[in-house]
Amino acid sequence: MATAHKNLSAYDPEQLPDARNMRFGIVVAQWNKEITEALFEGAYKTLIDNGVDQKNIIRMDVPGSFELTFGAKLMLETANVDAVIALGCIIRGETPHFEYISQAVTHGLTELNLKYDKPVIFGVLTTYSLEQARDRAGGKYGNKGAEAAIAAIQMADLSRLR
Ligand code: RBF
Repeated sequence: MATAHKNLSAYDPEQLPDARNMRFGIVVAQWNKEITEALFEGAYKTLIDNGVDQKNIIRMDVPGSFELTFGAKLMLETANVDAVIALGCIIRGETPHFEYISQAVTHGLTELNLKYDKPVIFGVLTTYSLEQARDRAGGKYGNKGAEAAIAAIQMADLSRLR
């Protein structure tokens, strides 16, 4: 699969912008919770490792990936964050609605990026199997939650150019 050989989890902290004064929202879908918790742990730890204060990491749980858009919107409107990270897991083999939910959340988060002046980061795994999801949530292909956190730091820094 496309992301199999692309692993940004190993990053050079020296190359990242200073995140110490940044504030982040993390929206976590509760479907496939084993995976989304692992993504959250990866994202949270990466933010902390880069100097973000724990009081500046705001978590919001939503029922499933479809609700990530509304959760991220609420976060943007109420939590005074520099970026939002949306974390979810949609597994094709177990979800007849796979395409609909994947498209809905992708479009929804894209719309938020166009409408609001703070970035929303896409941290949604779309895999064929639970095993492939595990591989990307702290397994052999790293942790996509950690990668989402790195993207969030980079994009929060860029948005300060405004
Ligand atoms: N949410 C996910 O985050 N991942 C899934 O794999 C997933 N599969 C679903 C399959 C079906 C048939 C339905 C109806 C919902 C699924 N959802 C999934 C939940 C969805 O994102 C949303 O929370 C609910 O549809 C309520 O709006």
